Amino acid sequence: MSAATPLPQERRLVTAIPGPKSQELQARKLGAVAAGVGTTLPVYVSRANGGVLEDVDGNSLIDFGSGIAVTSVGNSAEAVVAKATEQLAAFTHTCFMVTPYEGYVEVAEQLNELTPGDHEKRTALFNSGAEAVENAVKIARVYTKRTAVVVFDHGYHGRTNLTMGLTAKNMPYKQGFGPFAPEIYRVPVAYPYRWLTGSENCAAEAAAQAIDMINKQIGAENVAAIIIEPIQGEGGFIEPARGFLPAIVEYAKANGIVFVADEIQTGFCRTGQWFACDDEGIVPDLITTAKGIAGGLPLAAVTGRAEIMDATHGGGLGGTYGGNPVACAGALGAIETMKSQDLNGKAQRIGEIMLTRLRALQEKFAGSDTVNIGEVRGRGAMIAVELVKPGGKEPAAEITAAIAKACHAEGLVVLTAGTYGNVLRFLPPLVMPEHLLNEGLDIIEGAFSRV
Ligand code: PLZ
Repeated sequence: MSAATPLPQERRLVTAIPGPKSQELQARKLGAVAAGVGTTLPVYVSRANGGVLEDVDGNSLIDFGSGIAVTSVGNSAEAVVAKATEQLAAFTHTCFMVTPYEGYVEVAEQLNELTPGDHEKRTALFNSGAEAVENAVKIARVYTKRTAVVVFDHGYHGRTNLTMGLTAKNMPYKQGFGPFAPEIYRVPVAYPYRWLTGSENCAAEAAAQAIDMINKQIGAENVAAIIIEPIQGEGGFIEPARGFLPAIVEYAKANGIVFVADEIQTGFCRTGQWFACDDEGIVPDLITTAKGIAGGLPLAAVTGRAEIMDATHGGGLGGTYGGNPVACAGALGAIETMKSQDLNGKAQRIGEIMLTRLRALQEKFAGSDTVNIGEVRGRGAMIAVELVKPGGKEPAAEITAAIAKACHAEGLVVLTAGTYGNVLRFLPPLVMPEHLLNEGLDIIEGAFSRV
């Protein structure tokens, strides 16, 4: 069966999870792969598409993770496979900086058109999200001739040295890996559920605090860039209270600071819009993208205002593989799929189903003496529940891990997130069939009941 042959869209468990072949492979992994590279669920995948992952033991699992928000168009999506295969057979690499090719230019054109704002834009392509964020910082520094970079509580931007510094959470991302790059400053974000004076005051107070800290501790005239995820991903799918992002954008604009939206996790239809910035009409100066852009092939981008993007001297940006031709072909296939299959509409529908059912689950466990769902949040196919101990908001990290584990055992891939490790997050492929979406939600409900 070729990779593009559709798999039966069903959950099928024929062994315990993980099965014997997966366990054998996991033993090999432990002897061969560096211990620092972790595994959420040691089920070894043999094929995947639509809403399922098939493993080496013949189990078929429902995928609520999309490889961390990557396979939004589905694994081995038809158009991605067709275009990437054709490109593989034509040529695999030239290095765009040496002898260029059309696919790179076409991806840049598409990104310039699809990202928020109708101003003149330029794009540069890279290999990973972290690399895109690093390059956004380089570009903003050259353009502004300033050095400071402002990031937010609960933010995540990658694992390279600079992006570790930009990332908020210590364990596991930063512990022992310092020293980190200088000129990085962290300010509060409008996290409505945990804002001490209540969610109504959150946007205005958080923006005022953030701006005051920038003015007093750094000096606006020293800030090159403010970088924020419009919905914080690894931080626990935190949607900044409405009004917060516009206030920060306005401040950046008034002070000549480059506003960078990190849409690496939120971009490309994930939230039911092309980009999460679209929701409040935010037009970032620069936007970083990766993950969902190319249906699973490694590709990332920085897109932004032409005058900022073009401020860097020739030869200042690049990398051997950045904008690899096969990855570009995959991206063109993925973008075509998003348009032709209305994946924004599909993500919205997923959001409606998930929010309705998870809010019912929240009600159901409101009186539980083991665990409460403190908040159900997110947009489109980027939905999460934050779990707390009954009677307050104390994070329930152990129960969150236990529920995730119970879902895994039933053949549902779910991920956790959050600064306190107490968030269950759901990122199904946008092509997830509705019956599997509902079956996955049944499993989550069952896991809550059992734990
Ligand atoms: N910015 C907003 O979500 C990657 C990290 C998984 P890379 N998130 C998944 C892990 O534990 O490593 C991410 C992101 C945002 C940047 C990145 C970094 O993207 O492609 O992983 O480098």
